[in-house]
Amino acid sequence: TDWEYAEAPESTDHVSISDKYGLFIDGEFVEPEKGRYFTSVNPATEEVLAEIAEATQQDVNKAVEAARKAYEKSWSKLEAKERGKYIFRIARLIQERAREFSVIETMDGGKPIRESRDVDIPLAAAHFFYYAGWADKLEYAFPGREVSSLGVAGQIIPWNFPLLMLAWKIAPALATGNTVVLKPAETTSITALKFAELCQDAGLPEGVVNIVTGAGQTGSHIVSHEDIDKIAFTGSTEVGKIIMKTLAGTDKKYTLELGGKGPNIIFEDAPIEQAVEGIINAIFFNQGHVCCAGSRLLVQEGIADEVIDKLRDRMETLIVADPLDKNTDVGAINSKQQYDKINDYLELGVEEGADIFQSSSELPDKGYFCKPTIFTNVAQSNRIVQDEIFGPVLTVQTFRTAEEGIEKANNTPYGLAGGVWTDKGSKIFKVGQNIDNGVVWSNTYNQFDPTSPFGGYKESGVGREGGLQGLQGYVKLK
Ligand code: TXE
Repeated sequence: TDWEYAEAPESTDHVSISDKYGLFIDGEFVEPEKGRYFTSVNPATEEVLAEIAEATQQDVNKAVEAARKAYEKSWSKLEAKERGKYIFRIARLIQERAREFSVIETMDGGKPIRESRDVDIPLAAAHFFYYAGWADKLEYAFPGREVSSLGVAGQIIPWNFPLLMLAWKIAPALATGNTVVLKPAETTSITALKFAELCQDAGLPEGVVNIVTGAGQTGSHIVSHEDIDKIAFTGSTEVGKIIMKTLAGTDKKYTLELGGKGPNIIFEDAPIEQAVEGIINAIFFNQGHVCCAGSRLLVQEGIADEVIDKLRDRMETLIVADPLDKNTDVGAINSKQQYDKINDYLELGVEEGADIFQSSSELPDKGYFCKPTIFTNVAQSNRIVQDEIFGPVLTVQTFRTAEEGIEKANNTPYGLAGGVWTDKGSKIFKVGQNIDNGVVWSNTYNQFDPTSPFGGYKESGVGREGGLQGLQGYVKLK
């Protein structure tokens, strides 16, 4: 990363989390209509962090009304250059509060502080900077076309990169002149609510950003709302399909970022040590709660034993511990529900006949922690190979020829991201072009940048976010 950040904090003294959060509608925090709240829990300690409002249909209606009013009265009327200045100010404020955002992200979501400090928060700021720059240059993004905004965007995000997913959604929407109603995931709402405070501090006109909290039911109220022009969703393929069905009878636009089962393909001529680090990063970054995770290792037969041995040795050095500790490599699983899901898959893998290896790391007494795990001796049809587990669990398969590697890589319903490791540039292009994924990394993994569009083929989604293409989901072109 290019950004400079303070040392990772070990104390949480400078962090302020309210006991209770209302909904952020029309520029202020309000009580939910029915007065219902749920709790947000620190998955590393199982302690309650805050009470979060549950938005009903009526609350969503209010938020959409506020967004519509703001769209018509202020935001769409503002000069593009002025909109850009607000977005720029938001980016600066995220940078200024990076330390607090990092700690809260780690407490609420379980990810290692090193990752929230070095990846999530700086990238969130970078997204706002990047799209701030586009606000007054849309005619260059779409030369020769008349560009207009859509209106109100309904945005639903997951729990794996809470503030970063918010940035991916809100930054391009605001830059193109839309207003938003955003729902964070129920287990990780706090940084979105802190972001609402930041919008107040940035002087953003009321109603331009509205944050409604709640579970899937609240999300479905957003999806089916008649006065919303566009739905942007990141989450499971299962819910993505429900959303597509709901939207089929409407004229709403939509973009969907869904699940993945990323192939990470290692050829015999790859730099082995570097590839092993890449494999570790691809699957254990953020506990494997990553839609583009390299969760399927495909290794060429001649080096398979060596790679697996090295991988096991490296897994033994991973520290699974308190996410607030700077030395931690693998933090807590985001929720009890996800923890149970991962453990069910571990049992299923053994039942399916695979060989399991787990690092011998001691796990903390409290909280939801999982040992880094690999399954060898798996078959392509096994569910552990086909399904997105979304945890620190890797399957290992071998291949002989590039064709066989490509065939295996493409043999799942997903097509989000993957990696190719080889010393030969020509092989990178040949294999990369034949993998049915929206993103292919070569000799690296999990590299993100606001300038690069991100999105999937097949059941991994519809549309692209990030980069120039990310603007497309929020504009009408004539
Ligand atoms: O996802 P959901 P969950 C995958 C991953 C994970 C599994 C389940 O495999 O194990 O999904 O996670 C909102 N209408 N991914 O259950 O339910 C929900 O409140 C509208 C991969 O948490 O898809 C949350 O805000 N919205 C993924 C968001 O959708 C609904 C990231 C995502 O939650 C809704 C997350 C409905 N009917 C999970 N139901 C990725 N690709 O990054 C739920 N929501």
